[in-house]
This record gives sequence, C-alpha cells and structure tokens, in this order.
Amino acid sequence: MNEKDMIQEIQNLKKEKNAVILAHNYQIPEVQDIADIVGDSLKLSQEASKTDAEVIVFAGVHFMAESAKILSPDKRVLLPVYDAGCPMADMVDAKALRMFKDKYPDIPIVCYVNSSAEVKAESDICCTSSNALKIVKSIKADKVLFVPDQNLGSYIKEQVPEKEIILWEGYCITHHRVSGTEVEAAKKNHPDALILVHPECNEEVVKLADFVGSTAQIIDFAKRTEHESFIIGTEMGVLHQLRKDNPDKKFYLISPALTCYNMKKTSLEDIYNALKHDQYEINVEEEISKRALVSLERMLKIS
Ligand code: CIZ
Ligand code: SF4
Repeated sequence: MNEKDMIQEIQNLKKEKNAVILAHNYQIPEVQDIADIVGDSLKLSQEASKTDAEVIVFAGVHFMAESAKILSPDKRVLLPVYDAGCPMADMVDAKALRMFKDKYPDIPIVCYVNSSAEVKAESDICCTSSNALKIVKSIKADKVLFVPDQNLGSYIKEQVPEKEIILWEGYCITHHRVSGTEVEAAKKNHPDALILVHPECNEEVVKLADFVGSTAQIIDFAKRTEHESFIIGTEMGVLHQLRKDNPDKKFYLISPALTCYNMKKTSLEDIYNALKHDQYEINVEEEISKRALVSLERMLKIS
C-alpha cells in the first residue's frame, strides 16, 4: 500500500472503530501528522481521560499507553509496537520502592510519569516535566524521594532549596548522553541562537541553557519569543512541530544522538495494523491500576 492509501485506510478504520490517535511529540513526522492530538504525556493523558472514543491508539512508549489505560479503564488502549518501551522507566521498580518505604515510611515519593504502573501505585503522586516543580512544591513534607530521573530531580532540587530531595539514579539514555562540550560547539556555530533544553539533560547542559522546559514548554517558548534561531536540546521529534509553528525561524539540534530509538519504532503501517487487528492491547491489573490512578489524579488536580 502506498502512503496515501495507508493514510486513507487509517482514517476509515478510525471512524469504523470509533478510535482516537494520540501521538507524542517524539514520534516521527508522518505519525504526528495523522494523529488527532499531538503533545507531551501530560496533555495526552488529560485528553485520554476526556475522550469519548472507544479505542485509544497511543503512538508513544509503553508507560504512556499504560497511563492512558489507568485513566480510562473502560476504553481499549492500543500500543502499536509492543516493545516500544522507555529504558528510564525500567530503572526503578516497585520492590525497591517498597524497601525504601519500609525504611522511611514518612518520606513521600514523587514519581516522574516515565515509570511503570506498579511504580506509580507505590508512589504518593506523579509528575511530568511540565509540572514537576509545582508538584514537588505542593508536598507538605520537607523530605521527598524523587524517582527515577536524577537529572529532572536535581533540576527541581536547585529550585526548591527548602526541601531535601533524595534522588534516584535513573536517567534518560537519549538526553543524558548530550555533553556540555557539544552545547558549546553548537553555540560557536550559531552564536545568535538561544539554547532551549529539556530537564532530562545532565547538569552541565542545563547550566548552559537559556531556557529549560518540557517539550510543550519548549514549543510554547519558541513560538512566543521574537528570537529567530534556537539550539534544541531535546528529542529530535520536537523539531517537526517547532518548524511547523515557526516556518521563518531556525532550529538546530545539539546532537543527532538526541534520537530516542523507542519513540522511532512506530510507523504509519504500525498504526494501520493497530487499528486493523486491535493490537497491542494494554491492560493493567485492577488493584495496581486503582492505586496508580490515585497518584495520577493527584497530579492532574494540581496541574
Ligand atoms: O512528559 C513527556 O511527555 C516527556 C517524556 C517529555 C516532555 O517533556 O514532553
Ligand atoms: Fe524514555 Fe528518554 Fe525515550 Fe523519553 S526520550 S521515552 S525518557 S528513553
């Protein structure tokens, strides 16, 4: 099937099955363009909880589809590529959190939404990179455990000196590998460009940035500032929206290594197959889902 027919078939199947397609900002351009909603995980999880479609096709990685299922347990949630996962989400597990809680029962746990349903179930509240600061500040306790991203955690820690934030040793393999030297080289090549980076980048990169934010915040910032050129320090999929929104502005990626292999697994054909064959359905065990929902709902209430 050629791409044009594939797109038509996807539209037909979507109607027939009463489905909605959600795509993360890191997906390939063709997948973003066919989606009903494109965004970060916060926006997508909010949309997932509001939609009245019967089927949600989630073009993203496993934890995102899982969150959509937790928020919409009566809908069928499909992840088009069954092994699209997030290595960072796998850097913490429920057993380790239970051990921590046995030792420190009074320290609340904030988990980045890039985590499994089991981890969300053991946590007190979730956050995304868009709302992490607000969430951590809202917690009454003066000590907090932040899992799993040490980079987002230490970025928040800098801004909330009144709390002791205990960090986990997780990191995003895509963002963490960018170095300060690469940022400096990009700046040398494009001296007039502003540097916009994601808080999943390591500390030396964050320190060199003019603006630090989630993908949604970077997209918003580039749109509203008058500046004409930008050095981008987040997953390259975001360039698609940035260039669509700002055809006259220039965007340079710090490094081609800012490519998340898992986010790039989903093709148009996978979306087509997902709709055609109802694959791959994501389910979350009821007891875990209920507890994870508490953490997600606490977050949504504050954001
Ligand atoms: O929260 C998300 O969607 C992620 C993983 C990144 C971002 O900043 O949008
Ligand atoms: Fe996980 Fe990083 Fe890929 Fe996001 S970009 S899905 S945090 S590995």
